[in-house]
Amino acid sequence: MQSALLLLASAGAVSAQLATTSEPSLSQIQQAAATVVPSSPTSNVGGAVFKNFYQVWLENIDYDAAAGDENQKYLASKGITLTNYWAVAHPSEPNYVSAVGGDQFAMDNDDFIQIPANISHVADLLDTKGISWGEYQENTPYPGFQGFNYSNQKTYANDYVRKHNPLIIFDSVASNATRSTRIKNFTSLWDDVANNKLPQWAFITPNMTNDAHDTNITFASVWERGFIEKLENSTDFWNESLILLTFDETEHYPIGNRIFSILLGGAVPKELVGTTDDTFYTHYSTLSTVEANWGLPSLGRWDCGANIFQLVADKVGYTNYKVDTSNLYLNSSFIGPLSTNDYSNYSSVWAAPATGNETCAAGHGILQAVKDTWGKLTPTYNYTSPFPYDTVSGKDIKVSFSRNGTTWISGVNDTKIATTTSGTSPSSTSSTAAATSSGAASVNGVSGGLALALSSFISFAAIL
Ligand SMILES: *[C@@H]1O[C@H](CO)[C@@H](O)[C@H](O)[C@H]1NC(C)=O
Ligand SMILES: *[C@@H]1O[C@H](CO)[C@@H](O)[C@H](O)[C@H]1NC(C)=O
Ligand SMILES: *[C@@H]1O[C@H](CO)[C@@H](O)[C@H](O)[C@H]1NC(C)=O
Ligand SMILES: *[C@@H]1O[C@H](CO)[C@@H](O)[C@H](O)[C@H]1NC(C)=O
Ligand SMILES: *[C@@H]1O[C@H](CO)[C@@H](O)[C@H](O)[C@H]1NC(C)=O
Ligand SMILES: *[C@@H]1O[C@H](CO)[C@@H](O)[C@H](O)[C@H]1NC(C)=O
Ligand SMILES: *[C@@H]1O[C@H](CO)[C@@H](O)[C@H](O)[C@H]1NC(C)=O
Ligand SMILES: *[C@@H]1O[C@H](CO)[C@@H](O)[C@H](O)[C@H]1NC(C)=O
Ligand SMILES: *[C@@H]1O[C@H](CO)[C@@H](O)[C@H](O)[C@H]1NC(C)=O
Ligand SMILES: *[C@@H]1O[C@H](CO)[C@@H](O)[C@H](O)[C@H]1NC(C)=O
Ligand SMILES: *[C@@H]1O[C@H](CO)[C@@H](O)[C@H](O)[C@H]1NC(C)=O
Ligand SMILES: CC(=O)N[C@H]1CO[C@H](CO)[C@@H](O)[C@@H]1O
Repeated sequence: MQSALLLLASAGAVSAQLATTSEPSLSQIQQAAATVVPSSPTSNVGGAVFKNFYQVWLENIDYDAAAGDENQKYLASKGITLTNYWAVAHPSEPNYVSAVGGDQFAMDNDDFIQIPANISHVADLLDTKGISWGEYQENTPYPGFQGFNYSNQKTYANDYVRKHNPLIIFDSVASNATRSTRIKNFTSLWDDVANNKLPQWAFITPNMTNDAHDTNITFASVWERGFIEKLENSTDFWNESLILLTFDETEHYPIGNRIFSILLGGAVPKELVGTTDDTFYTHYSTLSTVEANWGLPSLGRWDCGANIFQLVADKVGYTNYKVDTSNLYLNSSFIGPLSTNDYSNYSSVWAAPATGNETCAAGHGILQAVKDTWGKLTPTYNYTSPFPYDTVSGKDIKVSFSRNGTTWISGVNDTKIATTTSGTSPSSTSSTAAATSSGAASVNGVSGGLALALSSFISFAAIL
């Protein structure tokens, strides 16, 4: 581990032999923390609608539970409520990764994952125009920390977890100290605010207490409102920014994965404050929106066809898809190299992105590095669709797998999947999944009776 520590300590150094340990020792962490210097590059690149894009993610809350919280309502009153914004998978990690990588990469777990350097992500896109980027991960012990977690050292309560830190999961960030040292904790956030050193793009992850993971929507919303109110007076953070407040996924897995989301910040026009927007969005929309705003190319993955936040789409003249969300779940992953479930057709092959001159990124095409690396391969999926559709069947790309006796599904308008009830335990959950699917109830949230029936899921969902 010594070499890894030295490497992390010298900004700019690059090596393929970086620490891959999931649990560095406390003394290794302390050594690195004593030497690794945070980096805060800045830039000032104008965009169609906003100059900065910041997103704050909370954890594991169903749409209705968040929409009913008084502090969420307060925050919503200050901006635009996105009523049709969807997470893309379960559990946490594939959602975080999708928001920077444009794909879940078939991840169906929260494991210690390292995505190879030939897979591009949002930082590669931003770098094409020198747009500064970074992450603020509360309680990460030092910039670019790669361990699996860093807990409260007095109580050992969860604090920082790698699964909520999307860019560190990509080797081309983790193994490049110039990049990894932009992944900092909240101490650095307040320093950067005070010193006008905020990046133009930032992903913000509160600790496991503040983000509702180990607490609840009431606690997390009090925290979030306080956090936003502290930043509202920072011209740098607020005035020309689009700020997304969202959740990684719903708490309950068998229901549609729609999550309560809000757009705030000085980039929201006055006339839109207090309004709702029911355009269909997913975590991939955070990429397509950033691409359209700054005229960046696409990753050629699910960011390609993803709907663009309407206030940006209107400005750049892009027409969003209308998506029928009847029976939509988006509650499981695909099949591929990061799958750990017992798929009969497991594949270790990384999906090939689109590389042709497609309409991706509102017409800005595909990142050159993606074309160079993947251009000889046929795209694995039809990435120009607004969300996973199989080009052959015309249906959603779906998987069905069994875990703990429950069949997990991802489907839209697919009666075969909708009526799937296999598994033995817990039997109430699989029959509930089937019941949800038989109607078009998923967009409208969970009904009272269903919510009750689903409550047996809480403990299962909460571990993830
Ligand atoms: C934040 O990171 C800095 C190093 O940049 C470290 O000194 C500090 O202890 C960390 N703070 C917290 C609360 O984790
Ligand atoms: C990571 O989490 C484990 C399990 O809670 C804990 O024992 C360990 O101390 C944590 N590691 C660090 C560096 O905080
Ligand atoms: C989470 O962050 C808050 C500050 O935002 C801090 O007071 C708390 O100790 C952190 N960790 C835990 C486990 O609560
Ligand atoms: C490391 O990251 C910096 C900043 O993105 C980039 O300029 C440099 O080319 C990267 N180095 C390597 C070897 O990829
Ligand atoms: C929410 O979480 C906080 C912090 O853990 C706790 O004090 C409070 O009792 C919880 N509220 C509910 C309704 O569970
Ligand atoms: C922000 O500014 C408003 C108006 O000047 C003021 O009422 C509020 O207390 C300030 N908030 C913080 C956290 O400083
Ligand atoms: C930032 O916006 C606030 C109102 O939200 C305004 O009072 C302030 O003057 C603005 N700052 C700058 C530098 O424009
Ligand atoms: C995309 O279009 C450009 C300009 O017309 C062309 O040079 C390039 O070869 C095209 N790339 C692909 C992959 O079709
Ligand atoms: C990308 O990298 C992975 C891991 O090194 C490798 O297996 C794969 O063949 C590479 N794909 C391409 C298209 O270069
Ligand atoms: C790909 O998806 C788009 C949008 O849903 C659709 O218009 C197009 O026909 C699809 N292409 C194929 C080959 O299925
Ligand atoms: C879903 O079903 C509805 C009603 O049965 C139908 O109108 C719609 O075209 C279907 N959508 C898709 C994407 O198959
Ligand atoms: C009863 C049962 O099969 N429990 C399993 C549920 O899944 C977790 C995590 O995948 C396993 O650890 C349990 O053994």
